[in-house]
Amino acid sequence: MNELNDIVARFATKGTIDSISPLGNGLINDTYIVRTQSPDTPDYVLQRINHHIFTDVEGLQRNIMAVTTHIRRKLTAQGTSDIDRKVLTFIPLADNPEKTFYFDGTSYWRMMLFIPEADTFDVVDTTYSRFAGEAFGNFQAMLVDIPDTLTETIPDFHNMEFRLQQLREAIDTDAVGRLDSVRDIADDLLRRADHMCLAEQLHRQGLLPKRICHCDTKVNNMMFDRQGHVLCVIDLDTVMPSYIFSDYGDFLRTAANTGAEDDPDLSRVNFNMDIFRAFTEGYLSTASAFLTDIEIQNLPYAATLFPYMQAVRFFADYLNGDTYYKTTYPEHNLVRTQAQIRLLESAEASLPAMTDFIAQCRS
Ligand code: GN1
Ligand code: MG
Repeated sequence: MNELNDIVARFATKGTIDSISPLGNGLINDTYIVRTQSPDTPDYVLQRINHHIFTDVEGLQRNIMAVTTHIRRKLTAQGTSDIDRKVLTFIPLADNPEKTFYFDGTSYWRMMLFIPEADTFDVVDTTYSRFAGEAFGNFQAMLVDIPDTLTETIPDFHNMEFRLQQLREAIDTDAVGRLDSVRDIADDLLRRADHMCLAEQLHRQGLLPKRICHCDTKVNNMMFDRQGHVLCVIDLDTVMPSYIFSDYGDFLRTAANTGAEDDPDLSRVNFNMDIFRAFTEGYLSTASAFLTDIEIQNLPYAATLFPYMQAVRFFADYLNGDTYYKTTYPEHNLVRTQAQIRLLESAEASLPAMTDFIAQCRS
């Protein structure tokens, strides 16, 4: 704990530290809540950034500062109240107001204001899904005119062609000899490869733009106030240029799944069309002003792309011997793969209904 106290002391915080304890259940970064003694001074969030996965911490933090500064400016111009709960506020270093991360020789650290009276959820109902749709659409809308050029914090992060190339390499290498027993899964995934790369194909034809997206819109990356209204979007490490499908698709992959991401009981895994409808209505209400026809028409494709991409990533990691995702038992990545394929099949079966619903929303 003393060590963490020393880290916190590097930042320009207010008040006296009362306690520092772990916060949340993130799989990539280590997160702590820093409580201060007086109710008049804010509490803080302290994070160690996983620089094995995010190798360009400087670029990552530059992205985040550009995005939060731009959003804060817009909220201020709109006369929004309570802004510190509606956009993340990063704390500069005590000896350098220009810098919002600290390198201790081994790890990278950053601090932000803790948002009081706010919650995140792993499961949401249709009302919350509609709010979430509005909020993610609004997040993208606010960033449409950002003047900064953002870097790809993980290059080719949501590039389906790249993810398939990684899978093919994993199959060819078969590093830990797991391929023989799961060849049918490899065939099942590769059979869809060409169609699932539609986004890259459209992009090459100049028909699909990259915009600033969040790129990790798992349902639990959104903060709600006690009345159930969205406050802000958190976990901004992956904010980068991508297709809008990223944010739309990854929310549905997590929120519209009636089971868990790694559900061992496939009968629990289904694509929930009520969540789809609520989220889509919310999303289109704030995003349709800037979306192109091609983007809107392909939202159903996006709802299938993300379970597919996640299955490809989990399966490649399984074949590689579990080197990327943390696992809690030996077949964990295989179970995750199977659950994502089940979700994909269920979403595929709903494609005509999704297309109809979107046409209806637009008329
Ligand atoms: C990782 O850290 P977390 O759980 O928010 C991953 C996402 C995956 C997700 C699957 C940097 O996100 O892309 O969709 O796991 N993040 C990174 O649960 O790879
Ligand atoms: Mg997260």
